[in-house]
Amino acid sequence: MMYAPEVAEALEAGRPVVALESTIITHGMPYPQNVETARMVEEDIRAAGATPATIAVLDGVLHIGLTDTQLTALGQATGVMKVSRADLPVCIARGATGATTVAATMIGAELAGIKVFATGGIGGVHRGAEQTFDISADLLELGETAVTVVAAGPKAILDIPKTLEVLETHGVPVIAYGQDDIPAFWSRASGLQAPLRMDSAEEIARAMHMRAAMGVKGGQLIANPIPEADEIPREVIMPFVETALKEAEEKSIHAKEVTPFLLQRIFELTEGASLTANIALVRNNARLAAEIAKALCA
Ligand code: PSU
Repeated sequence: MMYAPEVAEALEAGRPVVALESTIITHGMPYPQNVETARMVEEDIRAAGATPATIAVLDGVLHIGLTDTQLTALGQATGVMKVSRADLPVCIARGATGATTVAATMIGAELAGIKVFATGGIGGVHRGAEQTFDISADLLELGETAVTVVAAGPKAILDIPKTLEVLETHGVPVIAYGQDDIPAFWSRASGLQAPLRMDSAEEIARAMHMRAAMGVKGGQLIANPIPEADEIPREVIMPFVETALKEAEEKSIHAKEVTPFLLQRIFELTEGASLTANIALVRNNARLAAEIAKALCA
């Protein structure tokens, strides 16, 4: 494991640190917006008074925090592995380069002693999972690993009710931030009530402390709605989602390729609007994660 100097210093001093994933860079956004976004998100976290730690595997080494050169190289690299829980040890053992998903980033964060992690949207139960059994490892990781993940809800490409059911089964608190509805990534509302709601970073930090004090394993999912000015309402985005889902089925896109394929197609179908919203929501999540990390340290 290798720490970026600013991350090592912050952890040593007990200052707030926010973990960031790298699959969003390699498989979630096109170049150059992926690298620009990764940089902006890191800056947002610093501006809020915390230290960002982007996690990735570079040539078999698990990095906790990347230099700008490493980040830029990763954002342009081809053939990077998409690394979830199952792949992380394999990727490291092979000396390969891999971008960590929510699940693998949670593992890296916990190993490094980082308790808060910001991303765009978590993986979840895919539509048609009753046939395909396609359920993201992100959900099970949230039940295992003590990291609070700030996301804009499950991606709207997923089956949201089933995703909530699996999270409940695994004992994961799903906490909508500042509203009753569970947000749906590009849209603020999903039409479904979230199981829990909280309105401040302090309250979220207290719940984390309590979970740890009681020895209840697993993390928390904070579902933070995209800012109003940046959202794509559900009735606007969903027809594009349906088109992309149909194409994925026709092309027999499977397993790890499903999410990157859908995000790329929705980007094309919305003429870039989905990416603009995605960037805004990640930055919004990073700012909230920084507040939670600060409240945890206070
Ligand atoms: N958030 C985004 N874009 C992404 C992801 C999150 O805004 O691409 C990534 C995360 O790494 C998450 C993954 O773990 O999508 C989900 O992939 P899958 O559905 O294959 O589990």
